[in-house]
Amino acid sequence: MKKLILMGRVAAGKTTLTQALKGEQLHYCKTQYINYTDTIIDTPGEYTEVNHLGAALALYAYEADIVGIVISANEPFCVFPPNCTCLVNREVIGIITGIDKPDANIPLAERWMNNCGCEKIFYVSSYTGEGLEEIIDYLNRD
Ligand SMILES: Nc1nc2c(ncn2[C@@H]2O[C@H](COP(=O)(O)OP(=O)(O)OP(=O)(O)O)[C@@H](O)[C@H]2O)c(=O)[nH]1
Ligand SMILES: [Mg+2]
Repeated sequence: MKKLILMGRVAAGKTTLTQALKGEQLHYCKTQYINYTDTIIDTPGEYTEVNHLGAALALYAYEADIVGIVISANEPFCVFPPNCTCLVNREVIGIITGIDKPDANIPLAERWMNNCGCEKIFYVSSYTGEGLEEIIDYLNRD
């Protein structure tokens, strides 16, 4: 299985997605530091939001096969700059989380992903399990 690093703002749903992909029971746990496991590297949202912490993301991206940009379907703004995918020397995928949320605006999140430069986008709900299989299949591909 390829190793995926998750990046995205605070409460984007990275840790919940990590738990769902691993088949664990979902429970809220604020990410305080980089959580490095065998297949997923989960990062604190502050590393994406705070400029001087972003260097840690660049370093840990080298440890991964795929970089996952995580945007929740109800986020009111995007923290990723346009065309940021070209700064990464790894494959980059977009993951729109929380598609089950009542205030989800999937077309808007999709536009932000396109603006980032993500060509492959996954649509998931860690709560209902929708879209998880597609990510797992993708990570298992050669
Ligand atoms: N409805 C719904 N809520 C979700 C989903 N994924 C996450 N949440 C909720 O969103 C909140 C934040 O989720 P986290 O997974 O902790 O977010 P995070 O990106 O890891 O946040 P940081 O660790 O602060 O960077 C929690 O209350 C989750 O229960 C989802 O797919 N659907
Ligand atoms: Mg987290």
